[in-house]
Amino acid sequence: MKENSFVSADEIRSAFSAAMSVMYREEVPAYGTLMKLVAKVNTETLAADTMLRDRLEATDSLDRISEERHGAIRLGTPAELSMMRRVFAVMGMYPVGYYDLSTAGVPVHSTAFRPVGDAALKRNPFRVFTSLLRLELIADEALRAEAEAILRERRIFTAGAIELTEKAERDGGLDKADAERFVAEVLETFRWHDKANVSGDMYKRLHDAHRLIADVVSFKGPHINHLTPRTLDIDKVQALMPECGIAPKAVVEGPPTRKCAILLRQTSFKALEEPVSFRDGEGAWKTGSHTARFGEIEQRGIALTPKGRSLYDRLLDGSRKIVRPAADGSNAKQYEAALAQAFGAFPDSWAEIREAGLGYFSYSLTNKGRQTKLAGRRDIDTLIADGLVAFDPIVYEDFLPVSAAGIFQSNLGDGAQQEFVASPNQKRFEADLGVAVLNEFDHYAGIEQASIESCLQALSAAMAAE
Ligand code: OOG
Ligand code: NI
Repeated sequence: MKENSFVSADEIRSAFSAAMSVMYREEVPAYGTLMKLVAKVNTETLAADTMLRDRLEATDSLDRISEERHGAIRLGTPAELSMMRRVFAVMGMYPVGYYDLSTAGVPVHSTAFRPVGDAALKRNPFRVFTSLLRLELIADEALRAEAEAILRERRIFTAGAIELTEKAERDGGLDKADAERFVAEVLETFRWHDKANVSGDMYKRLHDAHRLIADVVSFKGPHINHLTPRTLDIDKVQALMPECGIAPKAVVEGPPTRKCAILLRQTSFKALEEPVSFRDGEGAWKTGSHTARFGEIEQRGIALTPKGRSLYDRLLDGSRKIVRPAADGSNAKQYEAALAQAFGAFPDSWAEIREAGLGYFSYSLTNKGRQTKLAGRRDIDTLIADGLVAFDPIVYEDFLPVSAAGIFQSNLGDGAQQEFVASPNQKRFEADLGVAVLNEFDHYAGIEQASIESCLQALSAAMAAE
């Protein structure tokens, strides 16, 4: 049967993530250096923390970590965004969440394309933070119209990528040969082009309006602007980066260092200044430079419930009222101290986090649980108290708007701060995307609930089998 010869979406996504990593290592050598450093720190962390290692192994999450990464792109038009959604769907990646970056002075709004569901995430959790430029936030109407005209002309997908996406949609999948071709064709969209689409003058006008506009409009495609490996100890990597010749941004974004990692902590190194050529009349080129691509690392902790998330937001906000991290790093120490103090109010043991309903957990049977048979259903708290069920944090798979703003800003340069009126427009984003974004909380709750059900079922199945 035809369907039997289809390659799974998970497999295509893994192949794509691997191909992207190879391409980016060639394009940005510092990314390769960072990958090596992260691998070393992860190995050391696992060797020193056998408990962490055991739990990752028990929850079938150890293998994914060394292969884990996210990337980011910035698109120019609604048509590009909706086609990108169809391309990612072939790889089992769906838009989760809505992020408004206008509050941070960046004229984009975004979503994260990522796998959903426990099995797909365990196979390969590759995600792409995908932003859409909002030219309507730019005051200069003439420039806006010119930028729109330039974007309208460009084609960011190869004919092969479009054809294979349509084929996958029509047939319900791709066979091995098509899947390989699909990965190669789609990779082209993310490639760096050192020949700009515009003249030096146009680039300068776009750049003067906002650096990000120049980055999106001036080039043939949405070059991948960073690829981020996951580390198990971000403080250690941050401290070791200078030794490897990489200068990290001043502060780590997100929550402070804790025993129980929550949500997401991220740090990046500054964008590289790269030589590019601008159009200079018929067939002629003029050299210049552009800064776009950078490196980033992240440490992922537990996914928080709406209650946990609002506590997180409140504490982060509170600490920023005391000290706001300066772009030049001059108050990094004070900021870290204020952050650590504010987060004293967030419980720091898995049991307390669970009892307070602040985080999502995955439940599984203990050895004792596997040998136990029960008549009737018990609630999960009783099963835990009786030592039959264990709980592990569910990893946060998404992003954080304040952190994303910090990452964007550290790469836009200190002089690029610009104020926009906060103008989230999720409806417009979803209309451009072609579907509604998925709600991250529903997905974590679903994974948690499924793990509870499978424990309860196994305990009663054990009884039935007797
Ligand atoms: C995306 C910045 C946000 C993250 O990890 O929060 C981001 C961009 O610069 O395009 O990647
Ligand atoms: Ni990122």
